[in-house]
Amino acid sequence: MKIWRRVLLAALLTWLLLFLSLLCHFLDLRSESRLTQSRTCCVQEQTRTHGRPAGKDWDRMKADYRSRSWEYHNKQSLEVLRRLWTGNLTVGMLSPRLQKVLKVHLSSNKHKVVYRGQRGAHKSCLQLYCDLKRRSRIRTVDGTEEPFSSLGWDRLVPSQTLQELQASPYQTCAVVTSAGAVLNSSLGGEIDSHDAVLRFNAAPTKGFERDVGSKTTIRIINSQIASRPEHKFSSSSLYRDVTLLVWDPALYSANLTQWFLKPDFDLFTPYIERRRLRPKQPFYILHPTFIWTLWDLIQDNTEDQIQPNPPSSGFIGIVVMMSLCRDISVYEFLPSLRRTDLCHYHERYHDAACTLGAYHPLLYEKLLVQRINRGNQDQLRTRGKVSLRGFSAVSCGP
Ligand code: NCC
Repeated sequence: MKIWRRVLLAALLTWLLLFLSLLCHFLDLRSESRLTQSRTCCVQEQTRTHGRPAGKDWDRMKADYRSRSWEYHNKQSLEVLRRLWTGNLTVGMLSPRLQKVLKVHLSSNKHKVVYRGQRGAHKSCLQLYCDLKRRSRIRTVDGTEEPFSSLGWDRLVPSQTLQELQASPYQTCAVVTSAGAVLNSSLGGEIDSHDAVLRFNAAPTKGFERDVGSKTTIRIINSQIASRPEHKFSSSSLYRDVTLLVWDPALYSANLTQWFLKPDFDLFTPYIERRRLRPKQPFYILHPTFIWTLWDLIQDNTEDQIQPNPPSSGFIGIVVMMSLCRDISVYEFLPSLRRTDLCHYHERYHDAACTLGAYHPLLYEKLLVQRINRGNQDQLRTRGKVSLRGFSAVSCGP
């Protein structure tokens, strides 16, 4: 071969190698950016809700996200489901990724939880109901404590308490979680037949009426909804003509002044604004003590150490409705056979953590709710429906 041909071949090969390495680099960048955009898993749960874990933990979780196997989850998912329905699901059954995320949360203890109770009490179903009834009275910010009393919040908050809004408890209530599994359920009619319907955050009804119904009586939102511009809290119709409850995680032992000065997301400014613009709308801030009491209740009744982070809006909502209603149907909190990794019925991103927990102690919330479920297995399997008694219908003695 002539020299010039060899040179040409070498140049071509060099170009090819250069092109291939550039291509690899480009693809890698794309997968990295998908990682941060895809609203998925632990990464998403952590960043969106309450900031991300520090340095090394974050890198480890990112790496783990990239190497995790969906197949593992899929193969196990029916068994996971069966165990959840029967209350036999343990953390060891979850994917290695979810197990790791739990450990990361335990070690980072972002909310500085100092648990002083006794873990894992073995209570009967009735004892659990009575424990909940005794300890989880709804508490909202009422303007009587500092710093709110000095700021005149007694005149800002609604004059009636949440419980005073209706003369007697609702007879029947539906709690509709935002889980993707509610899609294709045709449960809309059944949900709307309840006297009151509770929904969460930005979960819409428009366009999903057949599966989720169209009635909304109460909406529970986390502080991100009130403070992040993309949720259009002040203008969106989602938050109008309903009773609104907002919550934000204070540090476990913080007093209200510390919380007011440093909330996780600023819920106070939009609260003040909305109360002034819509004084007739019942709008309440859940008291951090109420939120952490619920967390204590879950930990008290669980042998494992649970994530030291507040319960999910779903669990908070279930307990709120147990105070306001006689009978409660909860949809797709314990997943039905329609189980899916689709996080929300109204958004296209997939992540098993939305159902089984990463930041929130969701798995343990669900195991607790399973223990007080009065409905049967068939309702769980086909409708993802849990039936609960309201506190007014439970007698616990003096
Ligand atoms: O996802 P989210 O909750 O809005 O869902 C409401 C409640 O439904 C139950 N749920 C949801 C999805 C699913 N697959 N299974 C379920 O059981 C849960 O009980 C859940 O609480 C929240 O609790 O406030 C949460 O909010 C989102 C997010 O902030 C809002 O949707 C607004 O975008 C949180 N996600 C992130 O911040 C990333 C989520 O962790 C909890």
